Amino acid sequence: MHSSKNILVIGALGQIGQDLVAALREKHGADKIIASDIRLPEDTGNGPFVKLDVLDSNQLREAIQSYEIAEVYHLAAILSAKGEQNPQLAWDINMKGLLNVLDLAKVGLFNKLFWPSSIAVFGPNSPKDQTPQYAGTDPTTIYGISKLAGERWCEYYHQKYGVDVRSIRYPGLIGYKGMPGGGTTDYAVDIYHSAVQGMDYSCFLNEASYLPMMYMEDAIRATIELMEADPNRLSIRSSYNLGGISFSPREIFQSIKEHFEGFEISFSPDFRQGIADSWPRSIDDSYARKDWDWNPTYDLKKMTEEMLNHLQEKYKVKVPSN
Ligand code: NAD
Ligand code: AKB
Repeated sequence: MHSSKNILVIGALGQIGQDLVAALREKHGADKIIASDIRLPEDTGNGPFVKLDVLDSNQLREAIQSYEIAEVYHLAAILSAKGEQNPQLAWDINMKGLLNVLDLAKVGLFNKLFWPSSIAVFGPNSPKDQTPQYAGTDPTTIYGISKLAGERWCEYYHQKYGVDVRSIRYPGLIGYKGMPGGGTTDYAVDIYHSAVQGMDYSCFLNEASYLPMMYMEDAIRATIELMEADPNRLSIRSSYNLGGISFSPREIFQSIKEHFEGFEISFSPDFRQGIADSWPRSIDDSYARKDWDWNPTYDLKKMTEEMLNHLQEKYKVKVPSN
């Protein structure tokens, strides 16, 4: 067992990584959180950073040993839309990356692993509303296929080798710090940036596409709460369903329009529409609620207010009052 509390975040410069690193540094101290990514940060930030390719197992081992890492958050992946443009690359990064990390956990190099799955494990034949934890999974994207396979590997490593791996099937995440990296739910971040910069928005999904979503603050809290949960209470070592808010492009547009009267939207669905159509509209997260007391706190209205406030600050724009 490792007595140190150093934590490695792999894929730390991505949309979730930026928020997660900030939250973990706030909680444990900046020097305890080692951010890592395959690319270098624009801003060196306020804590340690190591350039690391998760596909390079030796590099990974060296970083874990030299920084005396006790916990790993492995976020590096190719997301749903980008994955369809290069399926082989998505499979390699999403699968080989996870297996490299699991293998180092298996030999006891660190104690605890967080790895995110996604609502993308579900497919056209999964129930659309309040999709249950154990619904059928027939993903149609290479991203969803890799997440489903990853879930099975996680449970396998837990059962066979005792690896303490914990996972959440994140819905589409919406935050103001980082831009999304090539997913189907990216529109729900892009739309706020357009509105605050005074631009109308052309949406790549149709106006009625309901998808499960979540404000980043809730997602980061869920992640840390799951990692701190009593292992004896965790009945799922594949990945927990997590529910937040469900809305359509039309509804998020309307919530923004309450603050920006002149904001307009148009709809030009592209290939991402097919992906969205294959995913659930809402998620049943009763296992997460029962096993580790999960409870989301943001609705669409509250999320929109926070997103607009933070982006107004970022772009130094005055939000008009109606
Ligand atoms: P992102 O694309 O924004 O960030 C991924 C990061 O991984 C990038 O900074 C990239 O440079 C890095 N990376 C890519 N290849 C790498 C490699 N070989 N070695 C090291 N780093 C590498 O993704 P995100 O939105 O932050 O997602 C993080 C994780 O959460 C992913 O596993 C994703 O599938 C999962 N997830 C995200 C969402 C969401 O809405 N953002 C929803 C469900 C699940
Ligand atoms: C994507 O759209 O690919 C991600 C996800 C829901 O996994 N945001």
